[in-house]
Amino acid sequence: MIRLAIQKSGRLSEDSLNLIRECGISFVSSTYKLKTEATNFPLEILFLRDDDIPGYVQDGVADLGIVGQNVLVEAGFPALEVETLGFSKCRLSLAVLRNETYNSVADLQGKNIATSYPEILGRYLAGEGVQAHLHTISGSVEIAPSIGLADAICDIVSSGSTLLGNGLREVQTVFRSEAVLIANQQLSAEKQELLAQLQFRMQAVRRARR
Ligand code: PRT
Ligand code: ZN
Repeated sequence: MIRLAIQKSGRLSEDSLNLIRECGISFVSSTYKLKTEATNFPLEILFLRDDDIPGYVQDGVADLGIVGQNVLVEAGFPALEVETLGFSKCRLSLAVLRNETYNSVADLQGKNIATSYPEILGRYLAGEGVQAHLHTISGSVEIAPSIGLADAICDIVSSGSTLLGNGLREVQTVFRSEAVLIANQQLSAEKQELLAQLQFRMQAVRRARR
């Protein structure tokens, strides 16, 4: 039996469940249950907060997980990635107030930046030789500039309408992300074989969708 952790409820949930079903794996899921067993494949599914998934897979509490690369890399475990899945595509971008002048990332030198991604942003700014004050907040990051909490933000963007709605302008992409399958690095031979079977089916699903 192999154990897969997916997001309980959020932007990854439906596509994760659909992918498993399209792999020909049947299971019963209910809103109240935090785990379920497949009926025709030796798979147990755990439903968790996405932020907890990389750590659980790193520690072997779960063997496999489906999570966004943004969360995976921020958690510090990029090496767990085994397969890109092609959904939940988004980008982590810097944004400033609409009327703020911005020519390059150097303009952020010494500025206050609000983000939920201090690791990824910190590494990006260091690579650009820019020193800024990072303020880590866990949600509603887009409101920070308009209430004077920060000069800029770095947050996940997909359509861009949330930035627009908060009077912000996207100025720089820092990181591109999509959902990925991750795996513990010390799987038993038996679990490695199950992972290989799952990857084979996932690749077939992606080819069929194109
Ligand atoms: O409860 P839990 O912790 O599990 O979920 P969560 O609230 O942390 O995550 P969730 O469900 O919002 O997102 C899960 C993953 O989906 C993220 O980690 C990304 O990998 C991916 N993803 C794809 C997104 C978006 N698109 C996205 N648009 N995550 C967040 N957003 C936010 C964005 O920050 C903005 O505030 O959605 C808002 C709308 O975006 P726009 O640009 O379309 O307006
Ligand atoms: Zn989360």
